Order: sequence, then C-alpha cells, then structure tokens
Amino acid sequence: MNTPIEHSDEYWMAKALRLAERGLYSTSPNPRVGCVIVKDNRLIGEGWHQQAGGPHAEVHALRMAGDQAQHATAYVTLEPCSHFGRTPPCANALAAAGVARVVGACRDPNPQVGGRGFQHLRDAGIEVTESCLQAQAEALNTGFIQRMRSGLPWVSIKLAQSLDGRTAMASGASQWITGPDARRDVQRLRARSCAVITGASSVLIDNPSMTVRPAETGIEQPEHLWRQPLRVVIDGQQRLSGNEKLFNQSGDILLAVTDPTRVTVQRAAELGQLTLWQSPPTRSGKVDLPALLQFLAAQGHNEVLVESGAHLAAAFVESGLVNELVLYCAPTLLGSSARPLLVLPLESMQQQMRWQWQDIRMIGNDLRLTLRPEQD
Ligand code: AOF
Ligand code: ZN
Repeated sequence: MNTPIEHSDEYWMAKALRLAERGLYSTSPNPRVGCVIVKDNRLIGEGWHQQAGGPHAEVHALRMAGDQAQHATAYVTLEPCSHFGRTPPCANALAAAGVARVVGACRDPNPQVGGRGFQHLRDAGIEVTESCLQAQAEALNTGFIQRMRSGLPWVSIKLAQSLDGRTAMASGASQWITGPDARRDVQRLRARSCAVITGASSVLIDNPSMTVRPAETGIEQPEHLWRQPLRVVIDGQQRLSGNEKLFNQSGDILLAVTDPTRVTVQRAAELGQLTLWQSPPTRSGKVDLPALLQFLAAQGHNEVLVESGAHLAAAFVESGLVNELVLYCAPTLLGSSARPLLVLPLESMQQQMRWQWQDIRMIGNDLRLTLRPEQD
C-alpha cells in the first residue's frame, strides 16, 4: 500500500489563500482572510472571512472541524486576532479548541493586534510558525496593510489609452477606446475598491454612474455580499448641478469641495446619500488630495480607485500618493490632436517619472499594464 504524501505547510497555506480570495469583493474595511484546519494530513475544517461584523475565518473553520480540532494544525493567512472587536479574539478560540500548532502567513498590522495574537498562542503552549507564503498573503491585503501602517489607503489609478497614448479626442469624446472585456475588468476593479474617485470634468463629459453592476462583473458571490464603493466626486469649483446621472443612482456619494456655501447639488442631499467634505485650504485653491485620502483611510477605506481625466489623474501622480497605475491599452490610433494620458508639464529628462512593470496581460483585444512607482 502506498503511504500518502505528507503535504507541506505551503500546500495547505495555498488552500487558505484561495479561501481568503473569496472575500476579495466583500470584507472591507476588514482584511481578506482564509483558514484551513488539518489533522493527519487531512483537511477537517475550512473558512473565510466574508463580511465585517461576521465571524472571522478561524471561527468558520473551527465550527466545521468541531471536536476534531484537538491536536490539529490551523493555517491562517493573517495572524489570529487577540482583541475584542465586533467579534471575540480568534487566538482564544484556537486555544480553547485545543489546536496544537498554528501556521501564519503574515502579522496583523492592526495596532490592536500587531504580534499579540501569535504571542497569545505561544503563551497557551501552541507551536507557532510564521511567514509561510507571506508575500502572497500580503499582496491580498495591500490596502488594509497600508491603511493600518500609514493612515493612507492604497491608491490605484485606472486609465484607458490608445496605442499612441491618447485618452480622448480633443472634444473629450472617449466612448469607447477599450473593448467590452476591458470594461468588465474595470467593473471588477471597482467592485474590489472601497471608494472610487472622479472629478467634476469627467462627470460633465462622460456622465458616468460610477456604480458596480454585479451582472457585468462576471463575479460569482452570494447576493448579500454585494456592496457599492463610496463614490467620491472632487468638485473644487462647484461645477456640478446635481442633475448628473450619478446623483440619481442609489449609493453613497462624498462631494469634495472647497467652499460648502456654494454647493448647488440638492437632489442627492435630499435623498440622504450625499455627504460634503470640505477641503482644508491649499495654495492653489484646489482640493487637498492628501487630506482627502487621509480622511478616506480614517473612514476605513482600504483601496481607492481613481477614475478621472488627465488633469486630476496627474495631480494624484504629482502628490506622490499613487501606489499603482492600471493602464488599459487599445490597439487603435487617436491621432496627435487627441488628449494625452496625463497633463504633466515636465520639461527636462531629470523630471521624468519612472515606473516599474508589475504585470502585463491581454484582456480581450486590449492590454492591461499594471505599474508601480519606481523605488529609489
Ligand atoms: C482574524 N481573522 O478572519 C479577520 C481578522 O471587528 P472585528 O471583530 O471583525 O475585527 C476586525 C479586525 O480583526 C481587523 O481589523 C483585523 O485586525 C482582524 N481581522 N482577524 O483573526 C479574520 N478578518
Ligand atoms: Zn479574529
């Protein structure tokens, strides 16, 4: 008889990571977390965190394992929590269930946890192994980790360009440069984001709804887990009237303004879905983007997606607070009078802004290029 192969810690952690990924579109402001419980080389429990306020991944997995959890090994993609939040500490639950060993992928950067979860387990006599598939686990929660460490959300800018680097005709017309598959991919980007930011110019030109349309995403998840990202509209000059499409779609809106006494948007305010955010004064008289991002992080927003025109996108890039560019490139030429990708008046080679390729793939008939700022 063949002896079954003893699976490695990485094998089981990879399973836990796949479970965590199921929470990609639903856990915010909480992180995406998965857990499997293994005994005698057999999976006896599994779970993933679905929604803030609901049970953590470990609790689901322990429930499934029942009494078998005694002397078993638990694989968790994030350090088990040690605090009483909306739910009681998972470190206590693992110890109470008699688990013998815990393998963790990464530490919880939440200052309420920050190593105390692992310490609690060790104090309870449980063997703890850390940093198993750490990079993969951290990649799943870049937004949560950054918010906890720096008080800023993870900022992605999505742009769609032609082969010659243009984003719209001189008139502003841009529908459509990329194909339906790329646009579906953008829906998925929105769906995983906590907030989507746009500017008044884009609203006036494109009249977008800025919503997630579940049927268009191709994402399969239970109905109750769907949520809409907060729609943030930067309207420093108060150019919007309130008759634009996005104000008439249900879902929360944050209007970032410089002078709230001049706000004319009434309808959404009457519907109770509009909040005003007044920017602190800046020298340029424009909305203070770093302050806006700090505010969003303080409200629990892990990942924000900027979907705007060439001016606002450039202002975000210049702020130095962009973590990722997601650039959809269509195989079409829009010509030299069409609009540039970013309005960045750079003059010398010393001023160039270099990026690093993170990922390149085809989405339908377009390319999706993902880049991150070059680290010095
Ligand atoms: C875990 N397992 O599955 C998750 C954890 O308000 P609560 O009780 O949901 O706590 C939220 C915090 O718990 C969150 O900020 C993060 O530090 C941790 N999330 N921890 O052990 C999980 N989702
Ligand atoms: Zn927990």
